[in-house]
Formats: sequence, structure tokens, C-alpha cells
Amino acid sequence: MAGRLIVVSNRIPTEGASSGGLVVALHDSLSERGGIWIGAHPDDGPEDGLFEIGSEPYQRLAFRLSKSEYENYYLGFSNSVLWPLCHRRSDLVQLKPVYMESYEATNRRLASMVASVTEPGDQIWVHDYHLLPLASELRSLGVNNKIGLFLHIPFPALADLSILPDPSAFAHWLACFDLVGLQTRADTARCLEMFRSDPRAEFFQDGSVKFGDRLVRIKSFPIGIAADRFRTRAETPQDDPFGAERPQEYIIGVDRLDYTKGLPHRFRAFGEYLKRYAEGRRPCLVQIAPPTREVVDAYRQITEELEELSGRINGQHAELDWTPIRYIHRPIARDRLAGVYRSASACLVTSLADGMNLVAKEFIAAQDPDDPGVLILSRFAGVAEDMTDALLVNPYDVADIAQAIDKALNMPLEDRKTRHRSCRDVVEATDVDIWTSNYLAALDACPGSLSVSDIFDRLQRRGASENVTRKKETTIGR
Ligand code: ADQ
Repeated sequence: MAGRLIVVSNRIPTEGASSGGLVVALHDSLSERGGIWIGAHPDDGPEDGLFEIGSEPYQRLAFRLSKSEYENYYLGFSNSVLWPLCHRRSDLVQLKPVYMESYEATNRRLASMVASVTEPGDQIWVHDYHLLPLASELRSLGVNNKIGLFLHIPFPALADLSILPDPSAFAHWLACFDLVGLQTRADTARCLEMFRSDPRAEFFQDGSVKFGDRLVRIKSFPIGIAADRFRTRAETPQDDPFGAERPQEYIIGVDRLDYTKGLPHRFRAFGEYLKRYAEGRRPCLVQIAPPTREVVDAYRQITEELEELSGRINGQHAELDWTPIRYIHRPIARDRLAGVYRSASACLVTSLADGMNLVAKEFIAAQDPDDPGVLILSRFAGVAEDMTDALLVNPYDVADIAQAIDKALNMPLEDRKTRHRSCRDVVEATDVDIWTSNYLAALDACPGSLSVSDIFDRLQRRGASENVTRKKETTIGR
């Protein structure tokens, strides 16, 4: 693999911030290969260009978002347009001309910073929906290095894309990457459907899409966790995180407080379970959900809704020595989280839409294989595409979830073990280190800035291009 790796993400991880598997995996790849991580610094400050933070075996370069960029590019277009759109909540999309302008302008500004540190042979790996136009902006600055995108959230449905102020821009943005990595096969199918509906696109039989003078590959790379590290954490004895307040039996939920995670449905389903099935038992739902993006209206509303629901359900069912829902509004340290997962009887993941959902994989990795808890998993989380031996539920159907809770809490040991083994195989097969190396190998294998004619000849040699119309020679990758 030639050249350095340049990772670009919306946020750069800073010292002291808790690091998930993805951050560690990218950190490892950068340390091994050398390169640069570029992203916005979370703190306010002067908005000059890139500045170096921390000393690592690779460079970490941060930039600052202006107040207007934060409001319009980040909270606006990224989180009030693209986030709801990709999660099938077009009812929550808020369109303002300034959002799109700022989104494009911020990506243009970032592109000039990225271009200024890019050398020939470097490969650029862009992360997520905040940065979709980045490759297009880099191409217009003459950067013809290989550029890959990984989209962490679901690929939107074709019909929803027409809500965008300029729907045709979406395909153009993506086509400026050499590789578009998506979470699931269903995401890939939706992405290809978008290109199929676009008269500018042509298809090679190997699945690549020719779009104008560019060729883009589209493939799913289901993201995972650092399974070994997480399991070791879970197995390491630690002080009981519950102290004297340990519930006898509990179901765990761990989410960012987001309307896509189906939290009100989960609370209602737990209330329904208590009403219908819990005779003689006193299980708790321990829900950890720190608020995020509180300044966006939709997030304020869900915070209020959950407080109201947990208050009502606890009011109906609590006893002097039992609070059914323990709702914790703070993040919890990863070491403690592993232990909390391990001693739970079940985990509830009820996403209405979710790119993958790493909580499901963390829960499975943390279990004792000889006495595992049960994963109750929404069919609409990306992870459900492969983890078919979890207890799959329809998160919109409160009765279905309530019944699954009852089934999980009464499941015989042998059944729990069989399901856990199968889910654990998925966690291991998609370990984040495997994910990183698969993605980077695929980016490396992309043809990069070859002419359409070169690519045509290559594919023809492989006997894979009967359906491709030979076009006049153009240069790919400008
Ligand atoms: P998220 O929407 O943030 O990520 P998810 O994958 O569930 O969702 O969680 C990411 C990480 O955050 C996990 O490691 C989890 O432990 C941690 N986390 C979540 N809530 C927490 C809490 N309350 N306290 C402590 N830690 C918490 C996006 C997409 C997902 C996709 C990931 C990775 O929305 O679908 O799986 O990126 O690609």
C-alpha cells in the first residue's frame, strides 16, 4: 500500500475524550502506515487554518468551525437535513437555503486545507455524512489521489432524496469518491438504485458505476468493535458499578439520546411487559442515554417525552424498594459499561433506523458464553442483517417488544448459548481491525486516476464488460 493515509472526519478525537473501537482502529492504521487525521476541534477558538494537536506517530490536525458554520453546516444541513433524511424521518427535515450554502462552503474550506497537506500517493479516507461534498471539492482543486468515503448512517431511500434542495448533487458528490463504503447490503442496494435512476450513470458488471468522467465502487463493509479488547474489559473484575443499588435482574439499554433509537417505544414496551407478563418478577430497565444535540428542537422534544414516560411508568409500577426504569442521562465510562453489559439478563436495541449499532455488538462481546444474556434487536438496525439469531423485533410494535422481553427473561440456558454463539461469530467476523483493513485494501484496489479507456480494457480482459458502451477517452480522477 503506497503513500500515507489521511483520515478526515467531522470531529477530531481529542486527549481525554473516551475512545470507541473506531477511533482506536483508525489510530492503529495511522500509526502503522503514517499519515494525518484531520477534523474539527470541539472547542471554540480562532478560526484560522489547520493546527497541530497532540503528538502521535502520525499528525493530528484540527480546524475550528465558525459560529455560523456550527449552526448552519453542522446543526443545520448535517443534523437537521441529512441525519433525519437518511433515517427515514423526512418529517423532521428543516430546509433553509443557508444550510446548504454553508454545508458546501464549509466542505470547500476544508478541502483547501486537506489539499494543502496532501502529497502524491496519499490516500484520503473521509468519514460520514457531514463531508459528502469533500471529494468533489478536492477534485476541483486538482487532487486526483484515491479518496474513499465511509457512510456510518443508513443510505437514504430514493424517494426521500427528492426532498433535498438539489437532489442531483447527491449522486455527483458520491461519484467523486473512488470508493463509497456503506454499512449493509441493503444500503448498497439503495445507493445503486439511486445511480440506476440517474441518466448520468452507467454500470460496469463488477458493480462499479461510471458517472461522467469518474468511476466509483460501491460496497458494504459492516463496521464492528474491537471484540477482544471489549471482552477482556468485560472479564476484568471491577468494583460493582451499581454498588448497594444492584438490581436483581435487569435489561440494559445504552444509546445516545436520539429520536432514531426508538427510546419511547422501548419505554412503552417495558411498561407493557410489566403490565402483561411480569407477575412475580421485579426486573429493571437500566437505560443510559446522555443527551446530544440538545439545541435541535427534535432532541429537546424526545428528552421531554422520555422524562414524562419514565415518570409515568415508574409511578404506575414502582414499590418502596423497586424502581422499574432507571434512566441515566449521562455517558458511562467504557470500562464500566462492559461490566454493566455482562451482568445484564438482556439488552434492548430498538432503533427505528440505524447504520449498524455497535451497542448490540458490545453487548454480545461482553457476555459470559456459559451464561449469556439475550439480545433483543430491532430489525431496522444494520446489525440485524447479519445477526439473525438475536431476538428480532419490530420496534414500532410495542406488543412485539414486550413479548420478546418475556421470552428473553425466560429463555432456557441452551437456547441462550446457541443464539449467543451465532451472534458472537458475527461480532468476530466484523471486528473493527478486519473492517479497517478490508476497507483500505478495497480503496487500494480502486483503479484511481485511470482513463475510462484504460478501465474498459482492464475489465474487458477480465471478460466482465460486455454491457459497457465504450465512450470517448476521458481522464478519470481530475
Ligand atoms: P451512533 O449513532 O453513535 O453511531 P452506536 O453504534 O450505537 O451509535 O454507538 C456508538 C458508540 O457509542 C458505542 O461504542 C457505544 O458504546 C457508545 N455509546 C452510546 N451511548 C452511550 C452511552 N450512553 N454511554 C457511553 N457510551 C455510549 C453511528 C451510527 C451507528 C453506527 C456507528 C458506527 O449511527 O449506526 O453503528 O456510527 O459506524
